[in-house]
Amino acid sequence: MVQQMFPVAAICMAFAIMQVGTVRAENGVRVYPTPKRLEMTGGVSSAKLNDAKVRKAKGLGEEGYRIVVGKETITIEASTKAGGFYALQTLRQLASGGAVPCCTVEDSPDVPLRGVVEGFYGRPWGTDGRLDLMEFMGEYKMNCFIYGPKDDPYHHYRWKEAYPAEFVADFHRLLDAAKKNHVKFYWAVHLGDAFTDPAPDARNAEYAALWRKLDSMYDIGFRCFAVFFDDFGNANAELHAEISNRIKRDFLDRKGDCAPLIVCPNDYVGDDNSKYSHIIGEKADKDILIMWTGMGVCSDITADATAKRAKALRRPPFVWWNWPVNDFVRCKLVMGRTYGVDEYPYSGFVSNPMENLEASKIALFGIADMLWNRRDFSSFHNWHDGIQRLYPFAAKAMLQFCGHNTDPHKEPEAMGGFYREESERFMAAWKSDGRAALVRECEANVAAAEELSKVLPEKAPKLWREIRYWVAFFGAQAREGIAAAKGDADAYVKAKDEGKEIQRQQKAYFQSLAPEWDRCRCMGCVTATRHLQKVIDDCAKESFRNQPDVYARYFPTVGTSIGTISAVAGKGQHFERGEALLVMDNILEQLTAKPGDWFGMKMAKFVTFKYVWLDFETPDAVANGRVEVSKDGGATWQSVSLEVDGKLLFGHVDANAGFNAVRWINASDRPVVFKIVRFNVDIVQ
Ligand code: LOG
Repeated sequence: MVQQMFPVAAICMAFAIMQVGTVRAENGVRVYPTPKRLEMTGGVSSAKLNDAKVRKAKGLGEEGYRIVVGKETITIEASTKAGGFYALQTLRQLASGGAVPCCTVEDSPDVPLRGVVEGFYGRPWGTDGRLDLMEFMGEYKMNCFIYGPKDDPYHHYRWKEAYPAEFVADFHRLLDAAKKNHVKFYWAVHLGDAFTDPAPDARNAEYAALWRKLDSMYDIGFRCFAVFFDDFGNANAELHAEISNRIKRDFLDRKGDCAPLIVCPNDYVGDDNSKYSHIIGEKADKDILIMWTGMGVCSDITADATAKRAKALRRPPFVWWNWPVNDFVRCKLVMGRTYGVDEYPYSGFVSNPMENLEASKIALFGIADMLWNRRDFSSFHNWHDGIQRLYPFAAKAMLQFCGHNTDPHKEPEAMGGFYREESERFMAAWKSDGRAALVRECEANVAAAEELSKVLPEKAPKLWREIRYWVAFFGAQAREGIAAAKGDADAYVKAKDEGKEIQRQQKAYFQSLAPEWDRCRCMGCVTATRHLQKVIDDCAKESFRNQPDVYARYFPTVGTSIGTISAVAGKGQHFERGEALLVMDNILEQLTAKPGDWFGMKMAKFVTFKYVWLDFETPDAVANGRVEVSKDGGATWQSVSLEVDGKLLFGHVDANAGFNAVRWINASDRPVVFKIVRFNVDIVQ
């Protein structure tokens, strides 16, 4: 027996105020995320959405639904309110072309918790961005949002303090919006180095602070909680299991109305070879969800690796997917297609996006579709349709721009193979047509940049604010490419200067928004770095080989013996070249250097340097390290005498000596824990 369950008018009103996008693909109506079964039965219904009858039916699952659109009636069946809500999202898309086509739909998601973790370093999204995201998530059937911006002090290093009143008011608005959109809104605490003192009094004091903070969040209205141990603190699996269990047993279970706990462990990378994972997997209560980022911090998520990690964790992992995040390369945008995730019964799956929320929506559109219905997910169609739906007024230009802005890694080979396809179509043409293809592509890029600058400010102002410098740079880069291909030195220098000026402006804008300590994390926007820029550089090198003034002659690289630096950062990833300096900065993770471990930079021919300074977060690393320089690209080394100023380390070297490599090395006999905030080298001009 089915019965009337939800007030249809109220739900209809909720979607009437949502924005309606373009949903028609070539061959008819296209619903996203792709329903498991959608069968067109012919013709259109005379019934309107408001006439839909909603009935409760057993057995359709937590979020499943069934829709029958007949000639005169629309019937929705669902077992829960969430199912009813999702049915209406589907109907809304079906109706976006006018009348509702007659059809039957049967649908339910693959992954139980699907969504987003605001878990990046950098400028948190803010309430308006998150409110907007809640609507987006509702529309595309994502149900899990985890609040954990690294740069919210009350989430992270000042977690013991209660949020100030203005945050509380914003959380109320967010929780309301989340509820309306059937999104579980998790608040995460990042415990970092807390709880490391094993003395019972110290431990009790930490727990007391934790209960106080969690209680204050519960009182605000949170019912979903997560605890993070990533990137900071000791890899003490026993301790982390104990804290997780106590949060579950002594807080969540006692409250009685909270969602299962989500934990991001300290070791969140790799397969079943991690001792930490085995311990936390064995000791943490079975209904605690444990996160994992894949075989690398940023990686494809294969079924094989997931199964291995599941074995260690004694439960299916909850994936924290570090895509399309760009906090380690804030000079880049990641706007390509979603791919690289195998089907697997994940307990949950969240994407960690860019600080550029609007620009992240192309990826989120893909992820929502992939997590709902993996079997019918088509990466290419999704990407094209997503861009068409989100930016119908500039779809062609957006496709052109996004196709060249996808890969967040400077040297993907060093990222354990994780890179994103970029400029693929161009590369195929380049292989067959050479310079003619470069000119054609760059002309298309110039046109796309012009079109986007014309249309986006008015039609998509939020997106425009985020990407305008990249769009401008994309245009300048394309002019640089045309000039390089044609061997026009004047035009090349002009375009280069134009690009530099745009980068300067972007950096200034970034810095105007960033707090003091965050300002060094940006060296100016870049585009199409994976292939197109390299092709342009090669062309320029060849075209101007008799004019050394035109083309810069040095190409530095980063070297290291520290696994985390090469795995996390990738060679060159945090590496930038300014006018007169080389900088390696802002490696976000805490690093451990064993005795003899080192990292440094090697210059290419002709480039030497005269001055070095380093900023580690802890003075300890400074005291235990040695800075060495080399004249032969790292074959032999000699020490530099240093001045120490707090956590800063300075060293002068003879500008005429011709040093072309520099490194820091752990010269002590014990491991050193540190962070690389900045490592600067002044180049001899
Ligand atoms: C951080 C994350 C950061 C991401 C990409 C996790 C679990 N934690 O390596 O906050 O956004 O890398 O830089 C991370 O991924 N650690």
